[in-house]
Amino acid sequence: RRRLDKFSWDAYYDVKEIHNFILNTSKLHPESTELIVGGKSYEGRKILGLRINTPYEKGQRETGKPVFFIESGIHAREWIAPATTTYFINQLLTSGDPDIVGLRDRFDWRIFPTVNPDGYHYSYNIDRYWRKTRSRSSNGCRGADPNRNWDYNWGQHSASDRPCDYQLYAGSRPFSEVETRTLSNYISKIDNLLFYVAFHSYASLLLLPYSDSTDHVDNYDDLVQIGKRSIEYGSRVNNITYDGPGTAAETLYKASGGSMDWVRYAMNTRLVYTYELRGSSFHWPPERIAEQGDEVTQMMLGLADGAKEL
Ligand code: ING
Ligand code: ZN
Repeated sequence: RRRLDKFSWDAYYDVKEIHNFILNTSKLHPESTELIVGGKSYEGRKILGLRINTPYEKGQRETGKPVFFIESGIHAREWIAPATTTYFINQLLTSGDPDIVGLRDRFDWRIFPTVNPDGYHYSYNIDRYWRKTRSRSSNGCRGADPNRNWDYNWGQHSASDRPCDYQLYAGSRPFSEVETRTLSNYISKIDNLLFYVAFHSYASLLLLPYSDSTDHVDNYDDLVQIGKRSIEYGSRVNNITYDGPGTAAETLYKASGGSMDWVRYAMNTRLVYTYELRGSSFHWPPERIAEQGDEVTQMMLGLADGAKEL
C-alpha cells in the first residue's frame, strides 16, 4: 500500500487516501479551492468534494460564474472514474497549459470523485465487482444501485425490486439511499448550474438525457453538438473516439432513476452528460490512468468550448 502523502496516478487508492488527496489539495491551494461536503454515506463517510473557484482574494470569492459539477464513482467497481477525476482536479490546479488554466478560471467547479464511498471501500477491500451502496435492507441484504435510486420515473426500466440482486436494485423508494438523498439536496441548492457531468465505466460512450426515454429533449441538437466537440477534443490525445453522443435509452439501454435524468428534470439543467470511460473490463491498468485522465481533461475542455457557441 502506498503512503498517503505519495498520491499519484499509477495506482488505485482507497476512499481514505482519495479524501486525503482532496484535503491536501485544498491546503495547497487555499486561494482557489475549498472543501465541500455533498452529503454522507450509510456507513458515515463524507461525500467529499473540492470546489475550485478562482480567484480568491481577501476572503471574497468571485461569484456569478457558471457551476460545472462532476459526479464520479457512483458505482463502486468503476475505479477508473474516481482516478481520472482526481487526475483532472490535479490538471486544473497545476497545469501551465493556457487552455487548462482558462478552463479552470471559467467555472465554479464542484467536483466529487467518490459519491458512493461505502461501495467503493467495499469493492476496494472485499468484493471487486460490488456496484451498489452498502445500506441494509429489512431482509438483511445489502445495498441499492445508486444510479437507479433518484426520484425521476423511479423503478421503470432496468431496475430491480429485489434487495438481494447484485445490481440494479432501485432501493425501497426514490432516494431511499442517504447518498442520493443528501447529494441531490446539495445539488438542489446550487444556483447557476450549467454543466452536470457523471463518469462511469466502461463503454467509450457519451450519453445524454433522458436515459429512460427515446424522446429527444428540446436542446438535444445543442447537446449533440457540444458532445461531439468533447469527443473530438478527447480523440486528439490518443486518437481514440467515443461513440455517441446519444440518449442513454437509444445508445445503451433504457434505465430509470439515474442522476442524469433527475438533474435534467428536477433542476432543469440544460447541459447534462454521462461518460462511459474506456476499457473492456473494470480492470483498467493502473499505469494507464493518466492516459484516460488526459482524455477526460480534453473532453471537459471540449464541453466548455462547445458551450461558448450556444
Ligand atoms: N452504466 C450506466 C448505468 O447506470 C446509465 C448507464 C447512465 C444509465 C445514465 C442511466 C443513466 O447503468 C454503467 N456502466 O453503470
Ligand atoms: Zn456505472
